[in-house]
Amino acid sequence: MAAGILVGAVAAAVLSTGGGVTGGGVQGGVPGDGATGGVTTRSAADAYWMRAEATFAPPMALIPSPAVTYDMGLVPAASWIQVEQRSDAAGTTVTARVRGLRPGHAYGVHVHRKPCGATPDAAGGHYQHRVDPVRPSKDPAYLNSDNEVWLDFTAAADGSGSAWAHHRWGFRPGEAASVVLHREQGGAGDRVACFTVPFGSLPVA
Ligand SMILES: [Cu+2]
Repeated sequence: MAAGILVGAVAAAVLSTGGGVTGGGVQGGVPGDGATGGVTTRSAADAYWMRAEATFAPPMALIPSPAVTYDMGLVPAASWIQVEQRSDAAGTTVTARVRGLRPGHAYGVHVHRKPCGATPDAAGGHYQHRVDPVRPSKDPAYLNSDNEVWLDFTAAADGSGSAWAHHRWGFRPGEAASVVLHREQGGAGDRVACFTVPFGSLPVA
């Protein structure tokens, strides 16, 4: 089973005091038996929390997944990814966890600006806090892990891996939409997989 999409609000304001909880309802498919995918978000006046997970599938899979693999050698079908975001006044922490990848391989991973698509370039460039006026961005003054969200990791012997990054800034609304896995670390290189993720922003006061 690929991914069902479940967007739900938690009844109580978990993340903050005095904040209203927004959102809610079920969108898209209902999680099926044994489904491993899904999205949960919680937002309040001063915080946003999101967790999304899915199993990877090829772009043209019969059961489409928000997690797409373009290289079955490095990101096999049915391998798994989970991405979590927590944003509040202190900044934004993004965490990625994977299972089923190639043991020992060093993956480069970043937050990208657009959703995944049938081709690897669909996800657009990296999300940048200070936006490089030149695209594609190659200037190390902009292309770095302080100005972008990098989640590079090396898969362990069992194929699992994880990484997290914290920044003292948050995403601009609608400008962060996916996590892309690259063949190499260091900020560039072939894109081997992509996961469309509902990154969120803090409400504008
Ligand atoms: Cu990237």
